[in-house]
Amino acid sequence: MILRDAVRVLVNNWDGSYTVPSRRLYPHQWSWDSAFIAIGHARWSPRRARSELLSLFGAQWRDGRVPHIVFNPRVAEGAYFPGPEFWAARAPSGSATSGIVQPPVHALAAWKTHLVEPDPAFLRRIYPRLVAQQDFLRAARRSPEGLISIVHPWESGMDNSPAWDLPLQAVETGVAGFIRRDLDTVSADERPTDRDYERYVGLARAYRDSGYQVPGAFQIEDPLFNTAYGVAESTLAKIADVCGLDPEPHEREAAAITQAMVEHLFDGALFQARDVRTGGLIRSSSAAGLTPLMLPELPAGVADALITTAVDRFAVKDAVLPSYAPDAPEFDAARYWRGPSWTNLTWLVWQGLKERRPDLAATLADAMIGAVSQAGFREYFDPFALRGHGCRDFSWSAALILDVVA
Ligand code: 9WN
Repeated sequence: MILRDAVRVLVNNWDGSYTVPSRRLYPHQWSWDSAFIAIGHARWSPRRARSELLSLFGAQWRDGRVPHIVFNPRVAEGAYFPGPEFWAARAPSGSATSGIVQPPVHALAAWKTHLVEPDPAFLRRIYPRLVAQQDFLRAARRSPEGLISIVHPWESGMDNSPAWDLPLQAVETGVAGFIRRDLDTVSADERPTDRDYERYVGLARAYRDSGYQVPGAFQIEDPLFNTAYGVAESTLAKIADVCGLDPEPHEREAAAITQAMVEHLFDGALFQARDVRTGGLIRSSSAAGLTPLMLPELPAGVADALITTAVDRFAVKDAVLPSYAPDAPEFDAARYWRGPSWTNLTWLVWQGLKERRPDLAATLADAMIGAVSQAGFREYFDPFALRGHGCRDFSWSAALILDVVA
């Protein structure tokens, strides 16, 4: 039943070559959504999984960046804010896009698709594009510490995480002249605030006006983004191997980023974000700090400390994973990335636990299935009451359930 319903969500959200995250709230193609969605498609239609990824990379920029939104020209300008007129950017393919990026989880999605239905020709086609995506991050976003930065909260994928409260204080508010469309669909107390949006818009405008070259007042090394980058390198090593290419440079890069993360972002219990402008760690209780469990070469002692934190502070043994530790004062069970459980974040931590702690991974899988069985394929969930929040029929909630039960 749950599997049939999950496929129904994906079929209804399919737009011919890719899947919208949600018909009303997000009516275009989103970058990291497409990766998670491909992982789900692979379980019932690997052809759609390949199409999902190839259509996204069809809008890759000449510098290698994969934009976080590829706009559907048939959808009205006002349907989503900020739309194509705001971003004023075009890929070489002619598609209108945004100019920022999201965590690079796409190599992992391509590999998982290949594992379900081996297709070396697909891997050969997508490999150079995945490499270019990583090249962009190295060229444009690497700090002297060897870590990759994001320049907008939207790039983290966890837009209003409390981890961004402090760095966002340095960003001007008072930006006016825009109309939010998200509040047409979702109640205001489940979304970022207007003050958050003023800053998001101001930061995006400044980056746009520099030709998407010069970072503004927000420059952060995020543990989830760097984990995705590192996992991409170790996955590219496997893909290179299948393509008859040298995996070694990727293995070296994966080891280097893991080491830099442990050295600069680990606080002894959790990975933290670091503010590149001040050089200081941003101490928060975000579940993004657990995702380095996915890094294959994470030292065992560090992994053990993360697992202790997951159990003690994120209730991984008895609840679905919250996006923010419930014992922290900023925790809010209903507001977007400030506490609710998200299927993709849970899935990432589940991946990281599968080999290290199969017992805890199984508990998380059951919790993910329990949440959607009770509330449907909602965008996010109250981690304790399992009440659904945000939009309905959300694509990655459906897609990742298909992967978890496979
Ligand atoms: C801005 C599409 C995206 C996800 C993000 C999530 C949300 C957009 C928004 O929706 O962000 O990119 O309009 O709020 O935070 O992770 O990719 O599902």
